[in-house]
Amino acid sequence: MLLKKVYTLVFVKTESQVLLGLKKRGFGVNKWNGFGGKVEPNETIIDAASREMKEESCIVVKPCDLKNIAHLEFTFEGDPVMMDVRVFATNKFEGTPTDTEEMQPKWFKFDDIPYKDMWPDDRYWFPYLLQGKSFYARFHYEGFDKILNYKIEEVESMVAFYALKKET
Ligand code: 6OG
Repeated sequence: MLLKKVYTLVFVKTESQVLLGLKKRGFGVNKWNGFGGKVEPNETIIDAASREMKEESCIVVKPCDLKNIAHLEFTFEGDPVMMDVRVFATNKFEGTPTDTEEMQPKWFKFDDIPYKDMWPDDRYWFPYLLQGKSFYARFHYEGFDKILNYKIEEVESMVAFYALKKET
């Protein structure tokens, strides 16, 4: 039986660019990623997404402007904990991306995503994110560099995805 921990991951996008942050410490250090982290016991997932975005980049996004666009599941060989990552996107934000203790934010053009300095799974699902598609994906890792197997599929909407997930 797998234990599950819920995380958020937020991508602020314009027509042609996406804001990524270089992680300065902890899990995923030295990798570019969206902004996010663990959901605290007394907050909703979407509030956690907005909070982490502000803490890590000084960008303010209202929870109501965040669209849930993906569900990612990560497992690691020999580790009973599944990372359940809820992915959000928005083009509505306030503030200027600012360096924080956790992240160094930077805008990247859609055709200049730094895949070699990102989690290996990202190159599989970023095309969906950049095209504004909703999707589900799961990746099973050996260590932090090798993907042993994965599944990825576009879904009509996350609402439909979660409705079906409950039934099964
Ligand atoms: P903190 O430990 O900083 O939250 N995350 C991943 N993101 C990608 N793209 N690939 C992965 O492959 C990931 N595993 C975790 C979820 C960790 C943050 O990193 C994301 C969270 O936003 C394994 O609190």
